[in-house]
Amino acid sequence: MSKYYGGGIDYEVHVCSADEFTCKNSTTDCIPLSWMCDLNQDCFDGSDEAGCKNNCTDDKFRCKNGRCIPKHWKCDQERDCSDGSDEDVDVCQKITMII
Ligand SMILES: [Ca+2]
Ligand SMILES: [Ca+2]
Repeated sequence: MSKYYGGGIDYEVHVCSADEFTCKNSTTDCIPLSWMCDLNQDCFDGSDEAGCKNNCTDDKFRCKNGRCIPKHWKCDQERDCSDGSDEDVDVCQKITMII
């Protein structure tokens, strides 16, 4: 009966739960869905960012909720993302640091 628990190293059937994303490089690599398309590479192979439905080009900013807005809308003190992530203090601080 315990086919999958008997071997000790038999992890082939590990499945990420419904609210997790499965990284392409490894079927045992699961990250929360909210980490997808957050512009941070969480999978070793970056597949959590590569597989985004929204094709934000390099000149766009991707809101935390997935929406793409023109980059110059970021940190212009108007909330363009419905979640306000384009005006996020951390995001805007990072920008000024880079510049
Ligand atoms: Ca990510
Ligand atoms: Ca804005």
